[in-house]
Amino acid sequence: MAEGKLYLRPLGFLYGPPADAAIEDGLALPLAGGPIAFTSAVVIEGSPTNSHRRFISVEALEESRDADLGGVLERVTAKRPPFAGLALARPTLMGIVNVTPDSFSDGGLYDETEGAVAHAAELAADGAAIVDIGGESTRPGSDTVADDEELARVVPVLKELKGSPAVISIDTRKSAVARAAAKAGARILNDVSALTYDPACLDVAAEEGLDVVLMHAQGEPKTMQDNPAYDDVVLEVFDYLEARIAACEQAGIPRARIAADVGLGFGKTLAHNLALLANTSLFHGLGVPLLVGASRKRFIGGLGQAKEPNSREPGSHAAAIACAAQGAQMFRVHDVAGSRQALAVWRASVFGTEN
Ligand code: 9MG
Repeated sequence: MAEGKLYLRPLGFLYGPPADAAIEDGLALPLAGGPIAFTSAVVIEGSPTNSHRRFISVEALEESRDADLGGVLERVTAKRPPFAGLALARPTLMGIVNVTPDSFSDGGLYDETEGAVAHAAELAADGAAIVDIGGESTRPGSDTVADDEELARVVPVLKELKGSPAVISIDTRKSAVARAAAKAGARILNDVSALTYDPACLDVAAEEGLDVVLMHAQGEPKTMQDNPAYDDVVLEVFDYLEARIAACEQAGIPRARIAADVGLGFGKTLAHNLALLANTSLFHGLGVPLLVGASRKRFIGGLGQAKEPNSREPGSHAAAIACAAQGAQMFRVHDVAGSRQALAVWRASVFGTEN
């Protein structure tokens, strides 16, 4: 049997009144303090290169709670504080606004300030609680954009969005852009490099009081899909995100201002993406809200035989629902109206109520 670190993958989910009753009877525990309960789990012990798994009921888990397991359980079950002022009681949507000439999803339609601002307003009206403004494409194969160019793309859009009903997020890896965005009203820093590409982002986020989304990526956008490899993608991504949360806390960004994202498609094969999706619940062990970015990604195109990115919406909704069913709180999406509908119908169907 492998010895080492403990990870917990909650399973056996319940929704609505059965969840409350099972928690009351000691047969289930709340997932991330939210409205979903879990009745069993896989306990994983070891490391990405040598791990042992055992299946356990919540009843047995509670009885065998030792100090290490207790710490993981506490993080998995604790209620999350609001993120960027958002309660996250229901699936929360982050709408994507690419202010780039080569955006894969909108064909460059919204590369002008006016178009981007109109698109952001439309996404907010459709139900996006957050709009994510990005001036550098990080899709596979893309090149880095100079700071000046990125600033010129996003700052005018951010200025126009002051007073928007949606929380504004800046999608950048650069401290100069993050700083300018914060001054122009952004509240969230969404960094696909988890504040490693430009380590000064740690200080900027701390000083400007930005909430941060830490995303895992293996490699750089230009080459990340060449030959991604892991011993155990789920445990490695977990360990990485845990270390980045610790780095943020050390830099003065409190855990309450941090969300995590496994980074689907960022240095990952189809098998890696599917392992991460299936193990979404394990990432509640990070003790922070989870954001999922599956929308229109290539793996959906492959699975769903949908070559054109904008024909990947049904698959994108399915992936979001699979993660919402495991308690993920936020979803970065292109089609806000469609995602909202899909998640609302899923939620009403499993909870048995509209509210
Ligand atoms: C900017 N960006 C592109 N894909 C993303 C994803 O999956 N997650 C996050 N947080 N950002 C993304």
